[in-house]
Amino acid sequence: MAGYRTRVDPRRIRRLREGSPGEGPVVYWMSRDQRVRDNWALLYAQDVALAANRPLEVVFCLSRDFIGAPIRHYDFMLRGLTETAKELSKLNVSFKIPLGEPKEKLPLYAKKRDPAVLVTDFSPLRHQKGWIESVYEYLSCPIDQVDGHNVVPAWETSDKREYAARTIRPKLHRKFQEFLTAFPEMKKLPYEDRETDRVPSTEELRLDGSVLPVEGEIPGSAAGEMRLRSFIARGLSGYDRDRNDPNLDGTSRLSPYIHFGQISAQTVVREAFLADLPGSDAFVEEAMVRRELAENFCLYEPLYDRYEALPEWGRKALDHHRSDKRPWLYGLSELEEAGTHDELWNAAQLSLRRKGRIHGYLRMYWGKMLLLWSPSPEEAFSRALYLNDRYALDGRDPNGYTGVAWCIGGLHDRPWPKRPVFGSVRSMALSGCARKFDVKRYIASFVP
Ligand code: FO1
Repeated sequence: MAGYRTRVDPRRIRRLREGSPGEGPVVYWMSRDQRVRDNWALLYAQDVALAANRPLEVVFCLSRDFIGAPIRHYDFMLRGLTETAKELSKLNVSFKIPLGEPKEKLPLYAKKRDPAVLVTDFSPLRHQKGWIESVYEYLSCPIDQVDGHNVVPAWETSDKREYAARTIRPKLHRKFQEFLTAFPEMKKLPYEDRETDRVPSTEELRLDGSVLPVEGEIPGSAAGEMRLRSFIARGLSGYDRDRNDPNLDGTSRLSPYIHFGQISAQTVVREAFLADLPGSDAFVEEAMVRRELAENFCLYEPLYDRYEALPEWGRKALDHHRSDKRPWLYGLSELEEAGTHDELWNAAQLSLRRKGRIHGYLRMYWGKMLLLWSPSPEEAFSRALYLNDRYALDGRDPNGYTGVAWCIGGLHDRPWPKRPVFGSVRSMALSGCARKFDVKRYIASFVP
């Protein structure tokens, strides 16, 4: 089926496996990009289906326990998928939701459907790679992967692990305008006999109920697009100035929508870029350069969520200061309960627990203090990952893994003047926060 006319830039598509078309529909296995609008993988699958005169079927394999995700994350995801299911149905596209471990369910499903072509999302994380590989032996059709998550496809940006923002930035800036095109519309397909599975509720799935959904947070593509529009109208022009003050609502708060693919990062970057406001450059730096640097790290570093992935200079520095006296030492539950001596840190932790996010600037302080107050740097690393994945709506994302490695071990950073415990890894202090923003006011906003 290679060589079909498609509206998708061929550089976004990579053939994972050659094969001969099966008798069934074109199947798009959706995983990371859970939206209908502005989705290159879905557009490509539709083009192939139209060209081959086959129906299109979207499948989402729903696992009950994706890297320990509690009900908070499933609630956000499933409500978004409900909207996606409705939109697919309007386009006469079937939507199937097999329940269970993707490694077991996907091969069974795929074998039954005998796809003409299997199209899937790109993710640099190992889970999705493992899932795809599990279907290889059960299918003989071609398998194509489309990077619809990044502005510049991750494999086009670079073929190696980049050192820092300064090394990836010119590569992205050279290419991004070629890829920052408008999205074509999805077409309505000429098949009426579509089948749409009902998206199960969180209750039916019997999920881990220890971290509840965030109140007032509305998931889904429509809500994400509305947030983008209101950020561009009200927040973007002051973004460069306001984003470092946690007392202001100066960030876009789009990252959960991007994580679950309810909005496309390309749409976000394109709208901000075309708005051409004073904050546009600073926002493109965050939403494209920093985010795609994180994708690059996870794509080329197989141990992206392990301490061993930290740069050697960072690990050496931390090792050298391993026996330095810690000013405070806390257990994980004291940290989790926001029970430290530091009211600012507690407020950041409460924000994570209640709102599912920490303001970008405070996230750094939060992570740096975990290093300072944990018995070892390895422990600090695993605590930061655990707390982020458990509470943050954008946890389990390349951004999170990279952020933790930056905070704890200097990934993508450079050595700084030495300090106790941190060595040459960049340190932060409460006094620095107090110079940047009104710390008391921030703390007061978390006291009931
Ligand atoms: N993707 C899926 O394909 N199936 C799931 O059941 C699923 C659950 C899930 C829960 C929390 C979360 O943060 C993400 C989740 N995802 C799920 C999406 C997943 O993050 C992406 O597919 C990854 O890129 C996989 O490596």
